[in-house]
Formats: sequence, structure tokens, C-alpha cells
Amino acid sequence: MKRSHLLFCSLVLAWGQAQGTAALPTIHETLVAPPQVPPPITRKSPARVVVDLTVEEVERDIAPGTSYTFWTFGGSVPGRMIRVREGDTVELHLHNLASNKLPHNIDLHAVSGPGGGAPQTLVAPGKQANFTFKALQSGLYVYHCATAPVGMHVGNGMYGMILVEPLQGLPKVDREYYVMQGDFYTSGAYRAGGLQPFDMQKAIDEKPTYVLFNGADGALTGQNALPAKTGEKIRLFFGDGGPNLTSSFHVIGAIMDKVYTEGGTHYQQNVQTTMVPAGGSAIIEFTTRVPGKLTLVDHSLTRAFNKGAIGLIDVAGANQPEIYGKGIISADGPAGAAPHITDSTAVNAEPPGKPQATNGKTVFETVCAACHQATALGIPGVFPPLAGSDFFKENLDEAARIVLGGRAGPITVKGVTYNSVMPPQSLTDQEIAAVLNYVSKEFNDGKVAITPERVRDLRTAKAAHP
Ligand code: HEC
Ligand SMILES: [Cu+2]
Repeated sequence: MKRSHLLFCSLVLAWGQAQGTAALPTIHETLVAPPQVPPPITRKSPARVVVDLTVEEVERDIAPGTSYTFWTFGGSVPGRMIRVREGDTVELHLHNLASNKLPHNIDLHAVSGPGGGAPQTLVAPGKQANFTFKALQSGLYVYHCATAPVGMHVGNGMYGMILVEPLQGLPKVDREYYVMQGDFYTSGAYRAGGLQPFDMQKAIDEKPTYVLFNGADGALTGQNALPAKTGEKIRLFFGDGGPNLTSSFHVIGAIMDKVYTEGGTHYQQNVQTTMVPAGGSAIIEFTTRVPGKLTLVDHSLTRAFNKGAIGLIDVAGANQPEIYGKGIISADGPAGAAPHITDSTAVNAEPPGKPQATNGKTVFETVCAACHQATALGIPGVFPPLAGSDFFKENLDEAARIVLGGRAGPITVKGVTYNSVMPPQSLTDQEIAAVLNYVSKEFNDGKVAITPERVRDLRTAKAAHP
């Protein structure tokens, strides 16, 4: 009796292995840049899907004439969309480019388990982390970086989505697009020019400078409008990366046929505006009935018209006057023309100039201020102050070593203890000397100074005894 029970168990085990990961065919997923999405899955059986995702810290335009350092999954905001099938085993390779400055990781909401993969994937620049999980439940899920300070990593663009298709697949449509909303916090005002640093205080206060679709003011307008034809079924994989705002997502000029609310299994029909939470999604389907431009907006409207949350779908085709009439204004008819919707590029379109040659102030504003703040006062409990810093004043060599090599662990500044991580900054000797002298003069008593030669010596000493 006992024996046959044992035999049964080992049979079950062998069967389990045959059905398990060892027996699965391996597929390497080809990732594409948003607003494009990987093609629908036609497979009828599970696979082991290998996904290579590279973290890239990139400087590019957030608005015409304004640049920003985005932290990305795959070089784009949102990050590359991953598409798998319910029951697939996903082998994720997260590669952190050697030229990046910070460690990063990934938390996928499609994962069942603590941290969604974040602990397994925390990876330093130049390294790769591999993490395998089973996609148990279908849905459209957000993924994001979960490295501290998380609000900053997400605020810099570290989010994307993974679609886990149900076993039977999704109904066929004519076009699919991938759009994510995000809120961005820069020191300067909306469309202030030059390279703009991240502003942690604005993020904490949830006062974004920009609210954007696909990471740039104009990412989906003008030349970048999404093409379509009349009579097509369009599916939007729409997500909200946050870090903070909920989207009241609306398509001006269309009624959503179906909305799989919150990216889940069931759909609502005939929807005007759908609420998408930060870290959430919706699968939205609608039909393009007549030619012209459909406008994607966050219906919290100053975000759309004053902070950039606008996208366009440019529909080509023949007029359908019985669906959408021309409109006639008679001489003494009721006054008042229809409200005029403008494309965001028409607002305040002057591109301001780039910042001039590198100096201490520029380095401070574009590099250090992201964490230590433009005021150099830091953020209580998170980033220590550089202004009036006893630590800084006592030893400029040590400050230079911190900028060169980074610092982690407890540190006491002005009587307050911080315990965090400052990543090494890839700056030249000139830039480090310039920024430290600027901080000394501008935010401390200006008594101490350091030369580029001294920074060079410290760098050499550090290389000799790392
Ligand atoms: C990504 C955020 C970040 C950036 C960017 C950054 N720092 Fe820091 N910095 C920190 C953190 C966090 C600490 C505290 C580290 C610890 O707890 O050990 C720190 C500590 C310091 C300290 C020692 C403590 C103090 O307040 O005097 C100095 C000096 C310093 N940073 C200078 C700079 C300078 C100069 C720059 C720009 C070139 C810079 N940092 C850029 C996060 C940052
Ligand atoms: Cu990150």
C-alpha cells in the first residue's frame, strides 16, 4: 500500500516535470518601441519566453527645446511592452548598462510573489540580473522600477506594461497602440528651456510640471499622431505610470466600445471617460467612424492643455455625414461657436536656448539639485543638505571622494543622521572641482576650495586603492 502510494507520487512528479519548464519550447521575445506593440500571440500552448530588457539612462527632449534625463526600460518611456500568454514561464534578463549611474530593478504587477521580482533584479550598472516567473493570470499589468527613492525612479520614466493574454487570446482588431500617461517634475516651469533636473519636492507635493503621454510633450501629436482609417477597430493598451496622478482618460470624438477596466477580465461598454489609477491600466477599444483627428486627453483638463497630456489619432477616410454632420451657423441663430480645441504644440511653442558652457552652477543644477535640491537644503530624512553642511565644510577632499565614488551608510550632517545611497557621479575633474567650489561659495562660507589637480590626485589614489 505504502509502496504503490510512493510509486504514484513519483509518477505525478515525472508528469509534472514533463509539463514543467524543462519541456517548454523557448521563445525569444522581440521588443518594439512604443506606441507599437508586439504582435498578438497565436500559440495554443505555453512557452518559456525569454525577455531581454535593458535599463538605459538617456537625455532627450521632454518638450521642444527642453531636455531631461530619463531613466528607461529599453530606451523609451514607457518601457518596451512585453506580451506573453497565460501559463507562460517568463525568463526576464534585466541588463543595467555600464554607462548608467544608478542601480535599478523591476517590479512587475503580473508576478505573484513578494516585491514582484524587485529583490531578484536589483542590479548595478554593468551587470545583468535574471529572474523567472510564471504568468498565472491574464491581464494588462504595469511594471516599474522599485529602487529607492522609488518615486524618483518612476518619476524619471521607469515604467512600462506587460500584457498577459488570456488562453483564448484577445478578439481581433485592426490596430493596437501602446500609450502610458506619466507625471513629471522639473525644477523649471512647463517648457522652461535647457536641461531640466528632477525636482523631488514637487514630486512629494504631487505638483507635476508635465503630465505626458509616452514621455514627451508632442510624443503623439504633429508628425507623431497615431495613424488610422475610418471603420477600424482600435485597441489601446493604456496605462498610468504615475508616480502620483490618476488619469481621467478620454478620447475626444469617440465612444469607447469596450473598456476592460483596470486591465482585468471583464469589460464595460459604451464608456466616455475611464479612470486609470497610478500603477494601473485599461484595455480600451473603439471604432473610428469618421475622418479627422481624435484627441486623447486626461480630462482633468489643465493637465491636457497646460501640462502636455494630449495625443492624436489621425483618421483618414471618407466623410459620413449621417453620423457626423457638417454644422450650419445661420445669421441670427444662437450665438457661440463650438469650443476650439488646439493641439498642445500650438501653446507657448517657442523653443528656448540650451545652457551654455559647463560651470559649477550648471553642474550643480543639472546633477546635484535632483537630489540635494536647487536650494541645496536637501530633503529631510532622504537627502542631506549641502547648504551650511558641517560635513562638507570640514573636508572638501572627502566631498570630492563622495562625488567620485558615491557613498552609502549612515552619515550625520547638521546633527541629523541620514542613511541612504549616493551613486558615483561620472563627472570630469574640472566639473567636480567647479561644482564643489560653487557649493562652497554659494551655500557655505566659501572658505575652502579645491583644484581640478587635487580631484585628479584623489581619483588616482582611489583607482590604486579602490
Ligand atoms: C541620486 C541622488 C544624489 C545625487 C544626484 C547627488 N547626491 Fe550627494 N548625496 C546623496 C545622498 C543620498 C547622500 C547621503 C549618502 C549616505 O547616506 O551615505 C549624499 C551625500 C553627499 C555629501 C555628504 C553629505 C553632505 O550633505 O555634505 C556631499 C558632499 C554630496 N552628497 C555632494 C554631492 C554633489 C556635489 C553632487 C553633484 C555633483 C551630488 N552630491 C549629487 C544623493 C545624491
Ligand atoms: Cu530605477
